[in-house]
Amino acid sequence: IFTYCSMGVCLLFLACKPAPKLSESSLVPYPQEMKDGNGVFELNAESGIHLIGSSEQLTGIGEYLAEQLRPATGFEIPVSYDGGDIRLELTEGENPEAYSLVIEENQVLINAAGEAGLFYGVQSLLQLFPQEIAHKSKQVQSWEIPTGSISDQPAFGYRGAMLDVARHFISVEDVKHYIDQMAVYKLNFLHLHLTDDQGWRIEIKSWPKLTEIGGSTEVGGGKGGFYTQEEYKELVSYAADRFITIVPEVDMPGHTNSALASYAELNPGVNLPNGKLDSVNKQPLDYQMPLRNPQASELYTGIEVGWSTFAPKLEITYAFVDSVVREIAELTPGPYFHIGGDESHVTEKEDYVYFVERVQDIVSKYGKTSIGWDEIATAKLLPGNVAQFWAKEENAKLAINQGNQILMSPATRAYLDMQYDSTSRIGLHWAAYIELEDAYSWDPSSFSDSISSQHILGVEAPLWTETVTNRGDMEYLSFPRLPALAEVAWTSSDRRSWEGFKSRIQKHGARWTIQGIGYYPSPQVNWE
Ligand code: TNX
Repeated sequence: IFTYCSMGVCLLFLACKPAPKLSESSLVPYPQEMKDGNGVFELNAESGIHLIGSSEQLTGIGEYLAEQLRPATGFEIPVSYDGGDIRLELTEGENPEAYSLVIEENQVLINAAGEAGLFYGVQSLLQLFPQEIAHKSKQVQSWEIPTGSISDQPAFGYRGAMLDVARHFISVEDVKHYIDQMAVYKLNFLHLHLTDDQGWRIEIKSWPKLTEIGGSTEVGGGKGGFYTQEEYKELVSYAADRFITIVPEVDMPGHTNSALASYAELNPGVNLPNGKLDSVNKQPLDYQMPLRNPQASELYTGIEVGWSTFAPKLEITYAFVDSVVREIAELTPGPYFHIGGDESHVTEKEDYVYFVERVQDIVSKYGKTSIGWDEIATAKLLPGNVAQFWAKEENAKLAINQGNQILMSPATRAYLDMQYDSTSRIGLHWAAYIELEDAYSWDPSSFSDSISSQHILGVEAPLWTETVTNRGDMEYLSFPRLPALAEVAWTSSDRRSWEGFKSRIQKHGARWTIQGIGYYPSPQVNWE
């Protein structure tokens, strides 16, 4: 009801708003196909979610949707197999990530061949509601969405984000909060950078000092922290409920000071016969130790890179890696184990190659596929292993020439720890300043002449945390760039445009404000 006043006459009339159009909604990532209807569907107190199909996960998806809708609407939104005007249906089809969403005046129907697809359909549906749906308390208003239909599927199967929980430890609660937002943008892999020079963040029962000592500090000298195996499992399952797979990373042979500070015996020591250690190392450990008299290194809280290394010639190194990979692989249902491999500037080239090849074998023995930073392609990669391109195109080329795939994380576009511009309050800028348009306006398949679409597994946006100390910092660097990169990974390049993204993402700012997410209000967008 609007009050209209003119020349002293007040008229009261029912506002006759034009129905909103589906094609004018602010979906991010932008869907592959959309058709407008000319009416609205209104969620009401009688609305409910109707599950159709047989899958244990179906109830979880229905409940997830209901939980997003209940607080702001105050409606009951029952979830059942008996009926309801929002139908979630598992059907036949090829791609488990594809979905169709059909909105009619009296019902909403989401169809997908897989549970992941249904979940993505649910995310699209949620984005169509007025932004007030994000409130945690009841709002008195109507909950209309435009009729029409969407048919959608991702361009890339791996759509990832990375959190560096080593430079600054990130609590379980903050990781879950990040996972919640990843889910909104249809990201499906969370890479956890669990170890680095400054900290070891995952409990390894057979090497307990890794966390006791190696987990005890962080950049700047704070108290650090680590995940117990139980907490890590909790993250794995929290993510899985949102169709996100955890990729654990143990970075090696460089970036390993926290382990070297925890166990003296991982350090080479001083008495090593020059370069020819094999006969020494074949002796039992208690023989080796006095021979080489190794000392634990000091804990490190600075941000230099490239100065630490495991000892690739020592057998104990591989006994250690074997235990670490075995314990983490047992807790990780996903297919990948990330072995790091970046910036091993003080490892001899031939030792580096030998190390990477042996570690790949260990990972594969425990049933996982290795991912490594692009440098690993200087070694012989096992079939199926993945090189994560961040800096050197020639390394990506080496991987492609071996028949391996590339995960695209070019530092100049995808690095969330880069500053937006020189005034950004945190962040680094060694690779570039990355404003929102830079994060958005690139195409993985044409980024480099040597990397074309059939070589690309997907896209990942890493958040390194040298300058990130809390949730607010994570949000400032990740929003709005993480959603931009999610669209780069989901939406085929012919459907994307900076102008379109710019106008759609603006609406998300209002939602983030309601949710208390402290995003960077890029001057490139009119946030209103
Ligand atoms: C380079 S990217 C690194 C990290 C740093 C990052 C900071 C990569 C594989 N290695 O160790 O945290 O730069 O931007």
